[in-house]
Formats: sequence, C-alpha cells, structure tokens
Amino acid sequence: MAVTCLALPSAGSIRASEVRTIRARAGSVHLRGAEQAPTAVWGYDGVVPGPVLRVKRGEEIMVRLANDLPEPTSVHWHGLRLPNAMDGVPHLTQAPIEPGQSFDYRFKATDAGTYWYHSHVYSSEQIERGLYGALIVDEAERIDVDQDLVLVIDDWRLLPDGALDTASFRSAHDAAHAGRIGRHLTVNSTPSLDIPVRANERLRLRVINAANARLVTLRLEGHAAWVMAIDGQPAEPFLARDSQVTLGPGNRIDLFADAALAPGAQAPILVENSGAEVPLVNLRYATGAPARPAPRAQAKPLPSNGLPGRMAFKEAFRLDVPIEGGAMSELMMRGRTQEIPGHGLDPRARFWTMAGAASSGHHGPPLFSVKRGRVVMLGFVNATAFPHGMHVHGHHFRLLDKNDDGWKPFWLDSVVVAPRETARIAFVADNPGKWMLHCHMLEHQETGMAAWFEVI
Ligand SMILES: [Cu+2]
Repeated sequence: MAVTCLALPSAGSIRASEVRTIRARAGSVHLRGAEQAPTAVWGYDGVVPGPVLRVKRGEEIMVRLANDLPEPTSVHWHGLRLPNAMDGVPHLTQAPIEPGQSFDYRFKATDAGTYWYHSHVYSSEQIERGLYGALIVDEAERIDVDQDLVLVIDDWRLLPDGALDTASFRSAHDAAHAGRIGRHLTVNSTPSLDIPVRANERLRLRVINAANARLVTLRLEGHAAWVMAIDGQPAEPFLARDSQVTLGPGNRIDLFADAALAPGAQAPILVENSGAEVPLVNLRYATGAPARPAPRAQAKPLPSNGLPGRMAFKEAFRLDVPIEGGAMSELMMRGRTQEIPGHGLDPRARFWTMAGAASSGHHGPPLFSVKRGRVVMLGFVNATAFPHGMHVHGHHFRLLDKNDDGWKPFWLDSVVVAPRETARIAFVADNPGKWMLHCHMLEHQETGMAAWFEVI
C-alpha cells in the first residue's frame, strides 16, 4: 500500500505490502494559514486529513489502527464494499477500540475510485476534530490525466484564537436543526490551496466532503467540469451544469477538467459559504509553453467496477422509510428535556426518527432483513424541514426516477434528500452482514437517525 502527499500527483508514491500502522492521536494543523497559530486537532498519525492511503484495484488494504486517544474509536471505510467485519461500526461489526488498544483492518479493494476513511465512534465529535483521510483505489489500467489531485473539504467552528469550538459539541440546537455548520472552510486543512498547472493539462479532481453536516457547493471558474465518478463509482460522464456540483456530507466526486486557459492565467475553485463564494483553490497556470498544443480528446468513461447493469424490480423488497422530527416538529414539541443545563445534550436525546424509531443504529431489531442477492428498493420520505444525507453501508445504490421507471446515470452510497421530498433508491443486497443505514449529518445520526439492516 502506498501513502502519498495531498495535492500531489500519484506518481512517485511508495508502495509496500506490509501492514501499515496508523495512530489516532492528538496533533495540530494550520487551518488558518501558516502565519496564524495552529489548531489542536485529533488526526490519523496526528495530521488532518490523515495519510492518503493508495492501492491498486484488487490489492489488499492492511491497516493497524492504534488508538492513542483518551476515548474509544473505530474506522469506517466509507463507500468500500468490504467484508462486514471490517466495516468499523461499533457494537454492530466490532467492539470499539479502547484507548491503548489496536485493531487490524484487512480487506481487498474490490472497487477503483475515491473513498475516505473516518471514525465511527462519537462521529460528530471525532470527525469534527479531524479523524478522517482519503483512500484512493487506482484503476487497474492507466487513466490518461496529467494531475491527480485529492481535495478534502471541511468546515470548522473556530474560536477567535483559532481553537476548535468544543463547547458547542452536542449542541441541541445543531442536532435539532441542520447539524453543526462551521464558518471556516478549508481544503486539505488550508484556507487556500495553490495548484500549479500547465495549459492543456487534464486534471482529475477527487473532491471529498468531510464536513459534519454542510452541503458543499463547488464551482470551477473558467473551466468545464466533466463528472466522471460519484461516490467512487464510475458514472456515464456528463458536464456539470455551470461547472458546479453539490456534495452532501460523505459524498465524493471525480471531475475531469482540462486546463484550457492561456499560459500565465489564474482561475479559482469556489465554495459557497453563507451565500457568498469563497475561493478555496487557485489554479495557477505556468507562463511557459503549454503541456501540449491542444487539450486532450474527450475522455472515455472510467472502467466499470462491475456493479450490476440491471435489477429485477418485480421481485424487489420494498420499504418506505419516513423521516420525521427535528425543530418545529411534533416529536420536538412533546417537550422531553434534551439538554442538561451546563452539560450540553443529553446523550439519550432523540430528535429524529426513521420508520417511526429513533435509534443509535446498532441496538434493537433490524429495519429489515433480506436474503443475499435480493433487490432492495427504499423510499426515503423526508417529512422534515431539513435536508438529510442518507448513507447506506456496504452497498452502492441507484437513485430512481419518479415512478421507478429509470435511474440516474451514476451510483451513490449517500443521497441528499431535500426537505419534504422523497428519494427512491435501489440496490442489490449482495453483501452479507449487518449494515448501518443512517443520516450522514452526524448530529442527526447521533440523535435518532440511524438504523441497520441485515443481509443473510
Ligand atoms: Cu439528517
């Protein structure tokens, strides 16, 4: 397995076949730029994002996670179709890794694409503190690009001195509304990233939304953006309208952009923040000769990972999952005390329900249980005033058109369901085990929006 630096091309990475130990531990990061005081964080190997793990499709990922934190943790390999015992969900697939202990994760990378790994214990706090990193699985064949760049976007709630605002962890207001949104945006933990490019190069941008709850809307100025893959899986390539895409928490997108401006030009990649656009990335063109006389020809689709081309809807298991609760809802009006004065949120607080139940996602009966190979069709019926990013573990799904008569030309592992709308999805439940299904707005997940299902 190889480890590469962020915002660097994959060429030159070091490959090794042994187990790589990663230590979850305290560290510090210059979230406000090199000239400002750093912020104390928790990170894999003490850095945020953690080391980029990079393997070729079909290779094994072998990571020993050593817990140097003062509390339990675990690692979820988000979007990977892996054996259930490696999925990293505390109490459901493994015991939490206690402080001073370690856990060996070992599985084959069956799918090429852009993935990420993150904590799954007290996620709203541990991910917010920085426990996440990118996991890149390279295609077996070479993909014709000049630069392969990982852009991990996060938002932070910082105090004036740059420290992470930890007092507002477990805020009942966040949990009952849109989740924890931070006003300080970063890409790869820096407020602005300069990327040197040469005219007519092709860039592959692997964008990961690592924020707890923010919908990240990103726009490339002056460049067309081809959507090549979503949530790791190849899509039928299409041009992003206005070169703009929106990612829910946990979503990834692979964009191809041809550097079509003149030598010496500059163009930003902008992310929306409180109604304005913030330039997070600056594409800085070299003044010298272009990389080639003209941009490359239109890209071919990325090679398929072999997900099924069709599904038998007639024999499908169908379930509607109403999503209820949140601020101003009846559930909240019933007036149970959710905040302990001076101690933040009551850990038993339940603000949201899925299919009538508020759960931690690992206790109680499964939401449903199906035989391996069955097609599952779920309808997420969002009856709340907030968007929710519904994440299914261990599987990728299709987003269905109205009336189930077609589907979008891409796969997802997390789908944003707009307020008062319904999203219908379908997947083949071909991976045996106990899998979580939850909102990836982490404050929602921890206050009721979590469930699990079983494939037997
Ligand atoms: Cu939610």
